[in-house]
This record gives sequence, C-alpha cells and structure tokens, in this order.
Amino acid sequence: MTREDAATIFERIALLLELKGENTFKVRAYRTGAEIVESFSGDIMKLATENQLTGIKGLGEALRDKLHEMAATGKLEFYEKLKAEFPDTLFELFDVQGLGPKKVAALHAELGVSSIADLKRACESGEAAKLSGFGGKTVEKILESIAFREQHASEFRQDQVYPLVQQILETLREHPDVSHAEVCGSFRRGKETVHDLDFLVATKHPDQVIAAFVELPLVADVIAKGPTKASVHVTNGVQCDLRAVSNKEFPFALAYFTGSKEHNVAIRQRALNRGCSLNEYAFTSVPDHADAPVIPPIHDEADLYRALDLDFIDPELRENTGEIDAAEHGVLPRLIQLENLRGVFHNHTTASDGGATLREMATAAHDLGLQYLGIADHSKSSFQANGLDEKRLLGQIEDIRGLNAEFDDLRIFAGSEVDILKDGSLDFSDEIMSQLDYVVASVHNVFNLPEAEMTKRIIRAIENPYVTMLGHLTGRLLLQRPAYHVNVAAVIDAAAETGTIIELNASAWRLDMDWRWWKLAKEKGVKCSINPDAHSTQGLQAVIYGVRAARKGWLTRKDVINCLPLAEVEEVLKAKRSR
Ligand code: DGT
Ligand code: CA
Ligand code: CA
Ligand code: ZN
Repeated sequence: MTREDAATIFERIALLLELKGENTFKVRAYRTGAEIVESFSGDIMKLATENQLTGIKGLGEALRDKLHEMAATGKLEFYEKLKAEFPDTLFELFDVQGLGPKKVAALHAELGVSSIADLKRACESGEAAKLSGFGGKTVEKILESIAFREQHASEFRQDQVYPLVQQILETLREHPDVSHAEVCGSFRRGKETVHDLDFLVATKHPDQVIAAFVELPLVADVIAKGPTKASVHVTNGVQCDLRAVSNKEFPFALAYFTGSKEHNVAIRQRALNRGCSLNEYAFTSVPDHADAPVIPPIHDEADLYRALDLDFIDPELRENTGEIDAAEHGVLPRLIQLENLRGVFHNHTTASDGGATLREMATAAHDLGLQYLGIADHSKSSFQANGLDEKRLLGQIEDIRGLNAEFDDLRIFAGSEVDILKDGSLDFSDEIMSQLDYVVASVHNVFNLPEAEMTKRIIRAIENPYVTMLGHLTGRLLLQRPAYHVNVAAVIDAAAETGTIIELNASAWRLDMDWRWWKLAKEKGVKCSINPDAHSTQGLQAVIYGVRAARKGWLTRKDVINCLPLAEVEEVLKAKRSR
C-alpha cells in the first residue's frame, strides 16, 4: 500500500464519519491524518511497517495503529466495516462540483441519494431543490457538473495513468521474451488526458507475452485476447491495449500507434508522394512507381523520419500542426527536458492550504537539487484556503529571509498567490506586493462572468507592475470543471505588452495554460514558468506533467524562466517592476 492509498483511506473515513454525524474532532483527526501521511517528508510507510510512528505531530495513537495495520497487511478492518455500511457508488458524489460533505449528507439522509444516478434524478425531479442549502443555482450547477463528467466519462488525467504506465512498462521489459517495450498513443504524445493506453512490445514469442500480460495482478478484466494483441481493464478502470510485433516491425508499429492519426495520415501521404508505402508493419517502395527509391535499412523511428527527409519529430509534437514542415526545414525546437528545471515558483505551505511547513518544503526542494524555491501561499480573500492577511504575509517574508540564512545552496523567494478580485483589482496593495520577490495573480472565485468581463478583469490584474506572473489562466480542472470564459489570445497579447510571465500550472488537474496556446505565446515573446502549485513536498513532482505539457507546446529551455540559473532568474523577477 502506497502513502497515497493510505491517505485516501483516512480521507474517506473522515467523509463517512461525517455522514454518520460523528463528532467533528474525530472527523478532523482523520482529515489531518490524511494530510500528514501525504506530506510527511520521509518514508512514512516504512516507519509504519516497523511500528515506528510515535512522535509524529498530529498523528494520535488510534491513527498510528491504523496506519501500521495498513502498511503491514495492505488493508484496514475498521475502514472495510465502515464502508460496508454505505453503497460503493457514494464516493462518486464527492467528485461533483459544489457538493461538499454537508450537502452529500443531506441528500443521503433525506432523499436516500447514494450515487450520481440518484443525484441526477433528485435534481431533475425538483426534490433536491427543496432541501435547505440547495437554493438558487445550486441544482443547475450540479446538473451541469454531472453533464460535464458524463462527457468525459472515459478519460483519465496524467496522475491517474502516469505511475501505471511506468509500472506496466517495467513489468513488460522484465519479461525474458521482450526485447523492446514502449507506450504509444496519446500518452506518449503527452496529451493532458487519455482514453486508453496503448502498449507495444517486440518479441519472438507474442503468445507468451500476451498470456503474461493478461495475468498481471493489476488486471481487473480481459476485454479481448488474441495471438498478438490483448485489451484489458486494470483496477482503476483504465483500458490498456497491448500489441506484440517482431523486432523488424517495431519501429513502424511504434510510429503508427503513437499517432496522432492526423500526423500518420500526413506522413503516409509524404511516403506515397515519394513512391513508398508505409503502414504499421513496414516501409516499402511501391514496385511500379516511376521513381520508387531504394529504402535504407530502418532500425528506429529516427531512421524512418530520415528516410522521408525529415528530422526526428518528438512524439509530443505529432499532432499535424506544423511539425512536419518544421522537420523538413530543420527548424524543430529542441524541447525542454525535466533536467533543465533549476527551481520552481508557486508552492504552498501550511501557512495557507499546503500540507508541509515552509522548512519542509525548503528541505524537499533542496533534496531535489533545486537552486531556488518560490513560496506563494494564498492571499486573504481565499479564506477557504486559509489565505494570509497582510500581517501574516509580512511575518512569512521574515521567516523566509531567516530560513535563507540557513541554506547556502538553495534560495527561497518570498511570493504570494494573490487573488484577482472580481473587478480585476488585487487582494494586496502595491505597497505590500513591493516587499515580495514576486507575485502570482490568480482567479479563485466568481468564475461565471461573461467572456469580455473576465478578459478585462484578468488584463487589468496583469497590468499591475507587481504581478510577475499569471496563475492558471482558465481555472479549468481537467475532467471535472470546464475553463471559465476568457479570451486567451487577448490575455497573451496583454502579457506580452506588460512583460508578464504566464504560468504553466503543472498540476495534473490543471495543465493550464493549455499546450495549444504556447506556440502563439512564444511567438509573441511571452515567457513561461512551469509551476507545480505544490500543496505538499510530494506535490513538487508535478513538474513532470508540466514539462510534458510544455514540450507539447513546442517550448525549449529558453522559453521557460525556471530553467535559468539563480542570478539570471532574479533579474527576470525584477524586470517588470523596473520597466
Ligand atoms: P486516445 O483517444 O486518448 O486513446 O488517443 P490515441 O491517439 O491513443 O488513440 P487510439 O488509442 O485510438 O489509437 C492509438 C494510435 O493508433 C493513434 O494515435 C493513431 C493510430 N491509429 C488508430 N486508428 C487509426 C486510423 O484509423 N488511422 C491511422 N492512420 N492511425 C490510427
Ligand atoms: Ca490510446
Ligand atoms: Ca487504443
Ligand atoms: Zn491557485
């Protein structure tokens, strides 16, 4: 059992106890427990296995015992029993926008709502609207949220598939009959969400590899199984396809199943124009074609692109949006890599809604080998996230200056994620912001403005000289909440004009600003900051998703400010205010 699994179980216990009307102290103990497990800077599951949990602040005896039980046995009796009192589908309700535990409890107790299907019925029949707290637009919003979820029902975010892909690839590569294994499809192309995962192996014994694949412990059910391919669902519901080909076929199959379909069609046409035929198994010259060429030996994808007089095209770029032309002219960008990042901005601590203290965050950043860490806790208007008022912020700045003296190879920048208020003014005065090293400005409420008004609001905010960067431009939560209405192109123009950096929020839930806009932003001269928006030490890892999205947006290390060494990034942070 991973620490995430254990934290989820504590979180769910808290929810279920709340539904049962248990006292709030008990509920809060589990919720705090979940946060501690998630953000503990050390191997908490190892400590739990060895029963070495005493002395961890906020983790009482009852929770320590439960954590030990989970680590040692892989499950928790208390939770299994509690869960059995409720239907399985109940947990779906917690993912619906606008439905907190209180509303779920009311729906459950008064209308017997125990699933999204029940909820939809209760909303459509008018029953839900009669409950207290369900006035105004609540029901309408719930129905919209359900519709949005239905539309994206068979998609998964990066965080739901990334660890799975690593695990399956590792297992496939360990198989003695497998010479190459890769993941293809939308995952390899770095899409923000995927429908299914497409694995490919090269082997002389397809039957044996397929047989081993469908027997993997994480396989929940087998959808189809043939001599060279299989489709399964794994335990979290993701469909995984596996195809087995020969070593010789591997590069062609890899290119084909990586897609995109549009890229494939264009590449195949290019082959045809040169008297060649290309499919998922081979690249051959068309016999009766007037100037059919001699095909050079092809061992990998780079050889394949070379045979078509193209530079190698990174998988993230294969969307037929100009990459083939750029490859022909030798002007493809050298895409950013994870190793290029030297620091990260926009991170939260326990001062607002983060799970780790300032010191824990700094230690974690230091251990990751980063040169700088930007703190940006919420500002006072984000009271639901325990946003800091002026006094607490000034105190935090002092703490950061003090902590900086303790680290000689990590610089901590004092920042704030300042709310953009409804009219585009900011939650802190210029006088306060001028004392910070940088400011991330973000919209956290009043999402339902008309496009023109939202655009004006954001542009007004970034016109402020102290707003260093714009946070999560559209506010989308992938698969859960659509973007609010905003004219992204106009915001990009304003960012270019004012010298404001735009964030690529690296949280797998956001990946906002979307990759589709970065090519334009770059042309306009707007710089990117890949921001993990970490709410725990673990959360710093989100940069992995951010870098994938940045690559998909054609970005190089030169376009991303947190690839700069410390001395240069300091200048960049100061540039806008001294214009
Ligand atoms: P998704 O929807 O997130 O699974 O997206 P993909 O791109 O992974 O789509 P998928 O799994 O249906 O197919 C994997 C790749 O196989 C796709 O990117 C390109 C290739 N492919 C599938 N069907 C066709 C087709 O009809 N024509 C061509 N040219 N390529 C195809
Ligand atoms: Ca796929
Ligand atoms: Ca597929
Ligand atoms: Zn935010």
